[in-house]
Amino acid sequence: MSEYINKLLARVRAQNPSEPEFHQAVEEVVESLGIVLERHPEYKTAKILERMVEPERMITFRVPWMDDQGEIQINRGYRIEMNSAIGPYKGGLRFHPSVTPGILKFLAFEQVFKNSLTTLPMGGGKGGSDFDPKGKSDNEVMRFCQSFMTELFRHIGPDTDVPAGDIGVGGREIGFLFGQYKRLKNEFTGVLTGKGLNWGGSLIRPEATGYGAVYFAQEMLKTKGMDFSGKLVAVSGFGNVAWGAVQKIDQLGGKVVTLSGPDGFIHDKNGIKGEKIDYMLQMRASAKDNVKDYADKFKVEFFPGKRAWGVKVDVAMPCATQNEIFEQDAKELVKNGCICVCEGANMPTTIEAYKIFRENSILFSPGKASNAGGVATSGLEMSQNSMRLPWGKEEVDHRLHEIMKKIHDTCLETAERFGTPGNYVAGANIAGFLKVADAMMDQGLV
Ligand code: NDP
Ligand code: 2IT
Repeated sequence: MSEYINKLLARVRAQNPSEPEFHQAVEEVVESLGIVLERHPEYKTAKILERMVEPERMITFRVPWMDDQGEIQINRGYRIEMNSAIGPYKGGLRFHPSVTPGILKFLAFEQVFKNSLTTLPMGGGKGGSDFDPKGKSDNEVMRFCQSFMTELFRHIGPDTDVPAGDIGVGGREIGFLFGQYKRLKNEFTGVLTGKGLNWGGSLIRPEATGYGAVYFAQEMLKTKGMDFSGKLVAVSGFGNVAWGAVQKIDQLGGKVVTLSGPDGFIHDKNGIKGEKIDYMLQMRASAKDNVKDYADKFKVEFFPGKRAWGVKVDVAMPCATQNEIFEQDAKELVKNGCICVCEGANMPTTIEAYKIFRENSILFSPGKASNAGGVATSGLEMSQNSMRLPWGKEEVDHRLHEIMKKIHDTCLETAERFGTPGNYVAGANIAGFLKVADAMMDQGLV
């Protein structure tokens, strides 16, 4: 890495102490950009990268709410408005006890590059709270969401910042948040995506991230003359993204044999299909956060406290959370003959694990490219809201599929153009960067 990049990283670490995930996300991106800065010194002079690692705005707020026992609870709410060079801030809300400013900054930073890759006009942002939805009643979740929106509403808008779901935020939460926004603003607009179908939501949005990731993996396999038919696949998580991915892999003739949760992983040798896929929704809705329930119901093996990456598979799709494939897991996957790792989650692979995949020429796609189908379909939801005209299922799915193919091809073409053929990580980082950097150059010192 050049002296310039090393200095930049040292500054990011010093200015953002105790935020290792943010450092990791920045390091992974800027590692790819040395060659771009060599060819385009004007980005250095304009300090584009130095500006990109600094959020345009960070909002922190108090979220007081009352639980079912009448006790007052206080959580912290956040919205990181990272970059608006190519469109309104766009990105999900995460409700999870592990949420900190550093986690949200890493996610918002990733989102800037991801949204740039979608071909749609969306800037990058992320938000959320350390609220733990586990074990909460519907009424508690509603009261929390109403309180959260009572502050957030003044910072967002359909042309300013458009939040959506992420871990712990699905259709139910988006409904409560939207209801409160509408009450406060007296406006029915597309201020959130992931809405219900009969009040402005888009068909295919719930499935989009998982479907999109599988469409991306399909393109990766195609480069080696292969497809999903007959392939064994390990999926981690059992949430929204995992659910969409499992459905699409099953439709394409692949066999998903694992799911995981905070409690461990299950190994279903017969494949996860039919009612088993529907059961994933029930497990999520139960707010118990146990994947063991699947093992009990369908009489398959459960491995408490373990990750799924030791199972022999052809394709691995991490769909749970950040940093869930470590160096040792990567070695196991390679040893067992895995040919493709396609990230459904955001930054699930550590830098050390990624090096193992790269050294072994495994097909590897970073989340900012392969999970972009979720936010891309959010972009399609925004278009439908602006037109006040909903599209049919086939139309949205077709557009999603085309966008994923385009992102795939852009990654490969860009990697080739910048001297690292086949490197999806470099391709995604460089292509995502160039569009945003050029927009920033055009817009002057902002
Ligand atoms: P869900 O809340 O539906 O599911 C998340 C899953 O990951 C759950 O099984 C959850 O269990 C597990 N998980 C979350 N955090 C941890 C943790 N710290 N340790 C262990 N397990 C954990 O979320 P999504 O499916 O929406 O999101 C999954 C991933 O995909 C995330 O990385 C998200 O950022 C990313 N993503 C989501 C998109 C979307 O549209 N929803 C779009 C693009 C990316 P638990 O609740 O106990 O933590
Ligand atoms: O990480 C992500 O891309 C998301 N959680 C989806 C964001 C969105 O605005 O749909």
